[in-house]
Amino acid sequence: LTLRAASLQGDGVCNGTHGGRKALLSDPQRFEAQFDELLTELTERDFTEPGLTDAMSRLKQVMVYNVPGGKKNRGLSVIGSLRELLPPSQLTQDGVQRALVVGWCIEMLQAFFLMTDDIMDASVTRRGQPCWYKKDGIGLDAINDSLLVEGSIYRLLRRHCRDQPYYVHLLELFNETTFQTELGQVLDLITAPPGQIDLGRFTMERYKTIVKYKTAFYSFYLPVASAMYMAGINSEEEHKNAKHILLEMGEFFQIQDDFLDCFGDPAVTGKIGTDIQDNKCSWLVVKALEVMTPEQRSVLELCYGRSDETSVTKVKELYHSLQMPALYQSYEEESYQRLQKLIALHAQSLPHSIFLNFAKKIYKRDK
Ligand code: GPP
Ligand code: MG
Ligand code: MG
Ligand code: MG
Repeated sequence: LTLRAASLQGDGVCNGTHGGRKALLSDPQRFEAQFDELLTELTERDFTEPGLTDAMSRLKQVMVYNVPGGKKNRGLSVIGSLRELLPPSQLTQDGVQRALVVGWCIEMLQAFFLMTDDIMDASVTRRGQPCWYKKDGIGLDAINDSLLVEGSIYRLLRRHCRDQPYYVHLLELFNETTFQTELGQVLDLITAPPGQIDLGRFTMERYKTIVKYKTAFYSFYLPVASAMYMAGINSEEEHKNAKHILLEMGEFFQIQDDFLDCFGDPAVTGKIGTDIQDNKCSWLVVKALEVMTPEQRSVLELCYGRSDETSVTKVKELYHSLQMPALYQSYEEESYQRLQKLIALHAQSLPHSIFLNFAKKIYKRDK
C-alpha cells in the first residue's frame, strides 16, 4: 500500500488535468455544490409518479432544513482521509465524487439522529434555528421525516456505489454504526429517567460506554472507516488500529459537547443546553460528583434533573464553585497529549495525518 503525506496535497485544491470548472474548486466547495445535485436526484429522478409530488417536496424541505447546516467535519473527512490513503494517481474524478457522496450520507445519518435526539431531549434550537419538530405544524411528524432522511442514505449509496467493490462493506458499516448509535442512545436515555434523580447512576464507567456508542462510532470511526474501505483497506487489524484512536477522540468530543451544553455560548454552538434539566449522565455531573462534599451532593440531589430556572442556576453555581471550567481545560490538555501518544502507538501503517487532521479540528473548539 502506497501512503502519502498530507502536505503533498495542500489544501485539497484539485488542479488535475481534467479541465472544466470543477477542477478549480477545493474539496469543501465541491462538497457544498454537490448537495443540490443529490437533492435533485433524490426528489426528481426516481419517484416521478405525479401523485408523489407533495411527498417529494416535503422530503426536499426536510433535507434542506436539517442536513447542510452543520460544521460538516464528519462529511468532509471522508474525502480528506481518502486523499491521505491513496496516491493522486489512484484517485479519479469519479472516486472523488463518490467520496463526497459518502460524506453527505454521513451528514444525513447525523441529521437523522439529531432530528430524533432533539425530540427525546426536548431541545429547542439546533444549528441556530428552531429544532425541526418545534416548527409550526411539524411536531411528531418529524419522526417520519427523520426516517425519510435515513432511507435516502441507502438510495444514494446504491445509486453511486453499487458497482464498487466496497459497496457491501459500506452498507454493513452504515447499518452497524446506526445500531451502535441507537444502543448508545438507549443507555443515554435510561440513565436519565425524567423525575427520578439517583446520582449513584452517574459513574465514569457508565459515562464512557454511553458516549462510545452514542457518539464515537458514528462521528469518528464511520468517516475514516468509510474512506479505508473505499481505498481497499479491509484488514481487520488496520480497522482495529484506526478504531482504537478514533473512539478515544470521540469520547473527548462528547466530553466537549457536555461542557459546551452548560458553559458554551448558544449564539456560537447554535443550541441551547438541556442536560441539567434532562437529568443526563453528563461528564460535568460525573466529574463534579467525584470532587464534591456530602453537603454539595445534597444540593445537587434537590436541583438536578429539574426544569425550573432556579434549580438549573443552582446546579451551574455548584459547577462554578467546584471549578469545573478549569478542571475541563486541564482535562482537554491531558487528553490531547494522550491522543498524540495513541496515534504514535496505534496508527501503524495508516497515515498519522488522518488522525492529526481530525484532532486539529476538534481540540479547543467552542462550537
Ligand atoms: C449526542 O448526544 C448523540 C447523538 C446526537 C446521537 C443520537 C442518537 C440517536 C439514535 C437519536 P446529545 O444529545 O448530547 O447531542 P446534542 O448536544 O447535539 O443534542
Ligand atoms: Mg441532544
Ligand atoms: Mg441526546
Ligand atoms: Mg449534548
